[in-house]
Amino acid sequence: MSTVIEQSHSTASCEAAVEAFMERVIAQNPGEKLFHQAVREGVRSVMPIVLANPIYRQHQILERMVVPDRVISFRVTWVDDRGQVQVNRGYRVQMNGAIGPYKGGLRFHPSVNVGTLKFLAFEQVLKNSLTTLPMGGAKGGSDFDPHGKSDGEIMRFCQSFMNELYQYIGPDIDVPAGDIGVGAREVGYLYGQYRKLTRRFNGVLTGKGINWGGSFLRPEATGYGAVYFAQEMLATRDLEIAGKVAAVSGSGNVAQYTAEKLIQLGAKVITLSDSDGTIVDMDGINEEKLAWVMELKNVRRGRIREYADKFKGAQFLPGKRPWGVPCDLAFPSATQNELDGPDARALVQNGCICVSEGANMPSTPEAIEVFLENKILYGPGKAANAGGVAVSGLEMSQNASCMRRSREEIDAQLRKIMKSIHDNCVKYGAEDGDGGCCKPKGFVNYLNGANVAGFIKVADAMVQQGVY
Ligand code: NDP
Ligand code: 2IT
Repeated sequence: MSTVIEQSHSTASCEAAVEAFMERVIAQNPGEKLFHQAVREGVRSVMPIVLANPIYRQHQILERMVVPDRVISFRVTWVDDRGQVQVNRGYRVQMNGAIGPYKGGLRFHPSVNVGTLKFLAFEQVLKNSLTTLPMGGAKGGSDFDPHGKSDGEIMRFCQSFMNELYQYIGPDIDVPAGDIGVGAREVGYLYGQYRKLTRRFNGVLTGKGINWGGSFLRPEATGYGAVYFAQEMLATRDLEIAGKVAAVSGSGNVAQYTAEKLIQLGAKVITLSDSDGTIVDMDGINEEKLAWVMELKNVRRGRIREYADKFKGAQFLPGKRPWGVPCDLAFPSATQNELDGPDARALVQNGCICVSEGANMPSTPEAIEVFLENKILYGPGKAANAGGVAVSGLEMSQNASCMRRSREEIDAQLRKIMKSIHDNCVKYGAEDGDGGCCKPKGFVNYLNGANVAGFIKVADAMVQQGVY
């Protein structure tokens, strides 16, 4: 009885501390709703640790972690194919460098603003800490919309973007990579301009081409990693991927390689999507159909609705997301807040047992509550999608040592890292307290586990490095 009272008292004081903390964060970062959402989610998990460890309070660790080390903001001017001058905003948010050089992707999407990038950079700090590799957290990008632009326009934009960014990055300073709207083509143009400006060939970007410093498996790493993470979660309940029906959202880099690995492991992938809607193929998207999607998306840069014209059994649901389609496994792999409370309830009611987030913060707070209440396997993005940045970290170390590992070696390392992230989430997120065991008896709150494990490493590094 007394334990229960003590616990509920401490839960209440934790909640009060979170609310007081969030009040300040909201006042200091007005209007940045995605940043507030990401911070609240992280702080709710770590507040018990902060309250129990005076050293973190004494060093104001949480207060420091929500203020970026620096935010760089600049104008990007370029000329479109009609000869008209265009102006965009460019940014780099260097959030926290306590455990390594700043690391994180660049996003080109019209919705990008400082608040979006602060949310992504905050997530990246905890995610990079989880990977076991020495990387700080950053994110950057622009409100530039690559949709419908010619290769020449993309190239001129990337060159102008790099004309500013190059001053702030370097292989031991800050190492950008891809994210939404930034893939192999954009990284190529960015790298070319960096070389032109600096006369240096080094590992300043990851996701580079395989013949000029790129790592095997970087394109595949986020999607493959999200599936490996799901495999680990399923194994705690003696379940496996083979024979399961999977819903995947998005049809970009992460979605494509999530689907590829799921197919290889014997799952039936029945959906893909983009911002226009969802395709449902109850026969399953097999390897040939996926190869067609990759050509459609990566070469012709078309829309996913064309899938339903090409493959007659398939249906296109305009304006819809995949979550109403019955499935065992869900892989949200498009964007933030793409899966809300009603979507989560539909998934659970239809028998979904596992959600592994390829995207960053794709589930709303209400959706997460539904997953946790129903005790399904829920792998938050900062754990489940960390395979991408982990292989970026391996690309950095290959560049630094002027060598290249084989595809098989990188795949083995990726699997090992995803298992270690999983086991760390279990260690800090197992609700029955049997932390340290990767096959827990009780429910694992992977969200708490990921936030706490990621936080402790960064917090301790900050304490050890003093008040800087
Ligand atoms: P891509 O640009 O390759 O693909 C993005 C996909 O998501 C497209 O299908 C796009 O459709 C869709 N999408 C984007 N915005 C929206 C929106 N507002 N509503 C609906 N659909 C949308 O990006 P990635 O695959 O690289 O990134 C997907 C997610 O994974 C992002 O959350 C990213 O932060 C995260 N991530 C990416 C990593 C990587 O290595 N690339 C690593 C870890 C996480 P449309 O063409 O219609 O815009
Ligand atoms: O969100 C992410 O982890 C990424 N976009 C990948 C970052 C990276 O540096 O590889």
